[in-house]
Amino acid sequence: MAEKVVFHIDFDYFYAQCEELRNPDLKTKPVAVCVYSDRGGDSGAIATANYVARKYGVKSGMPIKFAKKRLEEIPDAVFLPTDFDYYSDISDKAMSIIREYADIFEYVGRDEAYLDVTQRTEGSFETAAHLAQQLKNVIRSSIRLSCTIGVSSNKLVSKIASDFKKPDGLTMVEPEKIESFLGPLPIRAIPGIGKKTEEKFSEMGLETIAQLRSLDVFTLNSHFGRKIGTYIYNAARGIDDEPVSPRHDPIQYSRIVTLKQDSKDFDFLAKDLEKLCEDLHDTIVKDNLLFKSVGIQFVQSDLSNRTKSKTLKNSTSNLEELKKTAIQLLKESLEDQKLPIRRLGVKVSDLSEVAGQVDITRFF
Ligand code: DGT
Ligand code: CA
Ligand code: CA
Repeated sequence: MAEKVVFHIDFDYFYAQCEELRNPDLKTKPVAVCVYSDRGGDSGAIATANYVARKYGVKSGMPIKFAKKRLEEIPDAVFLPTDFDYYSDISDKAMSIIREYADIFEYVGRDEAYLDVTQRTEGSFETAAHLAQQLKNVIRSSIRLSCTIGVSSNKLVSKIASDFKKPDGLTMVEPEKIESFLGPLPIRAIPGIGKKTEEKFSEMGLETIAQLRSLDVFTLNSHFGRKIGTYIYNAARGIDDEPVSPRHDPIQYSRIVTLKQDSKDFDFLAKDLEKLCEDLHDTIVKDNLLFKSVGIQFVQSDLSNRTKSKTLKNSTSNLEELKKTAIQLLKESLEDQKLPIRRLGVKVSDLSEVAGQVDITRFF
């Protein structure tokens, strides 16, 4: 069987890089993005930090207080709260570009995706290297975002490769180089192996993936159970046959905007809602989809959410039907709407593909 060609793409220091995008002055300063807990003050954790802050030892998951201590002497260090809506907007834009580069696109999260590019590269790793570089360039020039790509013949090795050289990296591991690439890496480089498992191996005198290969599958199974034991055994050898499976960002099939002013005026809202429907409809048509449910969403002035949806008689891709249903939902919702609305959204669900009978609701 011919080798597959798989990319794993991961955006660099994602939340912090998004903050730099809208405020380029931050680029030279240590930046930490914080998830403040509701206990107030500096309680909470660091979501991520830019590479300047990482030089001072600031990292994801660390208590905000610790990070502040590390950056105590640095007067221009910046601590920012998270703004997930904004990060999602940037992610959506980047992902919609990335999808165009894949035969099969698998969305993993806001800053991560797998691409099967076997067909379009005709299985050539040389072509794949060019394609990966081109993809990096396009994301850089159109969104100004830097990312790292790992290229290999399977998801596991590509994921490890994308973690190998960061930020702004591109690491390609050809099939014949998999064993030598993985060998010197710490066991921790295997996805899913955390601190605890690493310590367990360390106690057995095993630090690198090459050393890990000295354990046979039976020994691993007896320590970790059959499923995880077999996974570790195969991972140490770069073996993984999980296919890249089509998965879209569910957010692709919704649109939301922040209104110019908070409002509960039907005419004002209806205008924006129609525009959202048109924009969403473009994506639906492009992806060859039919929808059977339509929903609208309000983020109210106190930031609470309100949603209302309706299931149609038949699946459709008709723009007028989408608009008509959304407008009707808007009308009904406004009848008892108390708070002004700050953000307005529309989404479609119960999706199916136009051509085949394939039901893709399983992606959600
Ligand atoms: P890197 O290493 O350049 O890929 O840096 P990031 O920040 O992109 O790290 P990654 O890919 O592991 O995570 C993507 C985003 O997920 C990150 O920007 C913030 C969030 N995140 C990661 N780890 C944590 C954590 O421990 N706590 C919280 N709250 N968020 C996290
Ligand atoms: Ca990342
Ligand atoms: Ca990631």
